[in-house]
Amino acid sequence: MTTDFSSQEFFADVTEPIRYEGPDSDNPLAFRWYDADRMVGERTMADHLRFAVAYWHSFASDGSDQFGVGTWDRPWLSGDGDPMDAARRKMTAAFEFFEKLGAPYFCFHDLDIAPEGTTFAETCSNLDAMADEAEAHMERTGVKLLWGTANLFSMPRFAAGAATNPDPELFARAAAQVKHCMDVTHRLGGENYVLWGGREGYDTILNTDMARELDQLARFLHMVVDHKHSIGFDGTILIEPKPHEPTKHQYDHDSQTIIGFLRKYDLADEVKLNIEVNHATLAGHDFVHEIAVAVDEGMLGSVDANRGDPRLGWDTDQFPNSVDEMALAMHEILRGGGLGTGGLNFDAKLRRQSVDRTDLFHAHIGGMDVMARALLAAHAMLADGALTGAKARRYAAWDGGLGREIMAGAKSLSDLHDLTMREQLPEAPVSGGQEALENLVNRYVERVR
Ligand code: XUL
Ligand code: CO
Repeated sequence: MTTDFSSQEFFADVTEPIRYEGPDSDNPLAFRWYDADRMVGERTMADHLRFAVAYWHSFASDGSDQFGVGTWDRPWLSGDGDPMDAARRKMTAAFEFFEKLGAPYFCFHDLDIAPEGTTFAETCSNLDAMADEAEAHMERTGVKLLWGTANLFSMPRFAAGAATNPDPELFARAAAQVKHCMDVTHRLGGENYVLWGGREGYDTILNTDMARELDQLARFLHMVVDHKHSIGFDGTILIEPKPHEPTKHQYDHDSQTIIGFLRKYDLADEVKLNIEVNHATLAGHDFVHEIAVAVDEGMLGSVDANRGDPRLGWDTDQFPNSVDEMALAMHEILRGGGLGTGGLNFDAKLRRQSVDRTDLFHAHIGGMDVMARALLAAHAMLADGALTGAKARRYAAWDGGLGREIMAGAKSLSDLHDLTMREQLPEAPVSGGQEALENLVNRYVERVR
């Protein structure tokens, strides 16, 4: 017997959907910058930003960490009854939240929405049943699926990795799980499918054949791509870079590393990147660097929007809170033509002390407002060519004369040796103007309205 949870209300303190009230509003449960239908250039804000809520942090977690138990008020997680009833209750809470927040998308791992069974067959039938539930909620609310992904890192079987496991049987188990999760993602109209290499990496070279593991990872990805085509899934396959955690060395270290890997294994035309802010920081990069690398290669797929803490060296997954940082990233995203099938997924969690259910609203409202304000500043900067113009001027000499000849391959080292011997070429450096550009960016951020 199943219980009907659809009439249960979990966020009764939020009586109205969150609305846009403008920058002068003092209402903490209103948007000050995110105005879904406002046109920014050719698209609405909603179409630019494509916000998604991450099921795992916001609905499947309870605030526990490695030092202590859960702290969050999450009635949908409590109780020890039927795990499928619990999964349905959790989904009811999730969709109530998506709807009240006005989030157009969500993202999930298979195990976030459906519990593991005692056999693989039972796990699959649990997921299918929860996909039925999700389909009904999506139909009712209009909320869409940005991406699905398989959890290939929590269970003991994948302690040594999934695709990069030393045991082919576990590779097979991972492949089976991904196949099923891709099918469900496709069925729910998912716009992308994500692979974050949860434990695809190593802790010690003493027991690791790295070359072999990378070959396995590439084989796995080819199977994913083949399956995508065989089921007619026209979403984008995305890999999510992260340099370490949980393994000491993750193979998908950063954007540049993944792009090299995809090229080596002939996957570059089929796979793009899902770039996460805090993963960039862990790799020792600015987020904007990771975005710019992907944009320059035409491989930006989607974004996990969050932030780290500059004093902590781990993946704190906090909600984004810096317009300055995000404006530069949004500028690169717009320069590349936007997010395409991707979006901004809040792969972010509340602090352990933020115990109230309503804190979930404050967190997402803040994140959405920060990204909306960043979008406005970025759009104005790009429209005025504030940074692109300055860069074009800086490199202008490469567009003609000697610069063009060098890049066309028309000059050898000896030619340039002779030229330099013959003529007095200018040597005085030209100012990079960093501070003036920083001031310029600040002006765009300050003036945004
Ligand atoms: C882990 C992480 C994941 C992926 C999805 O750091 O970011 O939540 O986004 O598996
Ligand atoms: Co992520």
